[in-house]
Amino acid sequence: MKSYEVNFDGLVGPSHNYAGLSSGNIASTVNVGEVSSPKQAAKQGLAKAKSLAEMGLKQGILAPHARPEFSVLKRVGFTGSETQIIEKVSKRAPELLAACYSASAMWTANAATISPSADTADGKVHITPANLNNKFHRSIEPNLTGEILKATFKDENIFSHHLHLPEGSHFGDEGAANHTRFCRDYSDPGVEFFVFGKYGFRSDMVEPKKFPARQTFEASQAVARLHKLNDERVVFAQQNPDVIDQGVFHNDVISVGNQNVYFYHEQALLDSDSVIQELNQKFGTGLHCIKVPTSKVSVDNAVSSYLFNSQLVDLGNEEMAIIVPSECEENKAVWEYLQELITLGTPVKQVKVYNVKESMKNGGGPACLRLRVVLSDSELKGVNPRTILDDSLFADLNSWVDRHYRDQLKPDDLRDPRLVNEVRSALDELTQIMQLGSVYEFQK
Ligand code: SUG
Repeated sequence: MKSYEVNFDGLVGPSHNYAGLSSGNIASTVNVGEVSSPKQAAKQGLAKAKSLAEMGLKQGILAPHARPEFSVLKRVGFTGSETQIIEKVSKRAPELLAACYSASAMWTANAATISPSADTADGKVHITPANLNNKFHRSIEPNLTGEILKATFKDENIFSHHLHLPEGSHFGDEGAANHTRFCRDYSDPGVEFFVFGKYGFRSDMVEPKKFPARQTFEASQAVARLHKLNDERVVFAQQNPDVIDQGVFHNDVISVGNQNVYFYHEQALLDSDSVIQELNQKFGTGLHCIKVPTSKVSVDNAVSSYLFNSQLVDLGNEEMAIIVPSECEENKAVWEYLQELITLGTPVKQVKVYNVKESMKNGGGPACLRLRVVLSDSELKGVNPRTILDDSLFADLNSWVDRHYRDQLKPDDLRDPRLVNEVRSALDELTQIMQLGSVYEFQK
């Protein structure tokens, strides 16, 4: 039976804004307070997804979260009508209003870790939402993410949905942004590669000094256990703490893999040589490990261009394209390297450039916007069909964005009580368009 990699891109929510919520993520810190365009952000994301679908790839969409997250505001003591709550939080804790309004669920690489049925002992597709506990605005995502994933991957005979890992920094889990799967054909058992930033329970081990490591070893191990993976086909590796301190807050900012290709910066991992050796040994022959030297692309250039936050996609005939953000074209060293990359004799033969600047200004490139799910033909039938992007869903979503989204939003605009109803009526209509049932009821 044929299997595919289906990329589920996050639909950018109507409250997309630049609130500077993510220390350690340089773009988020630098662009704080700038005027965003929720409409452009959503359209840029949809255009990328549509373009990949037109290349013959299977493409899904994950719905945004309802914002603001009133349940959190109430839980921390704000009372009254919704308008009164907005007024009080704006005055007393504007940073909390920004956190509860963040559209950060758009970066679905952080939604969950997913293991395909070919890798799991019970032959089910295993799904664990990420707890995202390192950043408050993201730590409020996992419950609703779990509901959206259940509304998307519906058939319980096919999909095994786990609860997110225990909250608290020991089990910090950022999902697929720190997870890669290597395989020959998508239907073959793969080697799952988990990269973590630090140990949660071991203070004697190295960790970054300046910025937080968001993913722990213990979290990566727990996900591998829950997903019933075979130890012989799993590799754990620690990220180089020095690059975390230079703005590499997730491993997908410094490396990306697909099928038989691993594309990585020479400074990405703590003990690169032995990790590459273990990957080769567990994969068997034919893994292309493409190491990018600092002399060609510095860590600074990797972080500012998001060269590695790219998607490697299968074009058939053992060829791949690398999907990069337009910032790569604007960076001389990176653009020169990309021209060289496609001549190296590896499967990577084409470079495709996309404008996702609205997301990039919050530190989210093409790879952050997508959650990869390997599914067979029959498993695809267990997915909610209105989450799979075809011409009709694209047209519906694009005009829905036109009707409901603001052209511009500043963090100060979050104080406007009218935004609450704008977001709510947008999401009410979205539940119809995407046939999501009552996912948003869950938040009340
Ligand atoms: O968690 N930015 C996100 C970006 C996530 C990128 N994802 C991957 N690399 N896979 C984060 O830091 C910024 C929000 C703000 O500042 O308004 C933010 O949450």
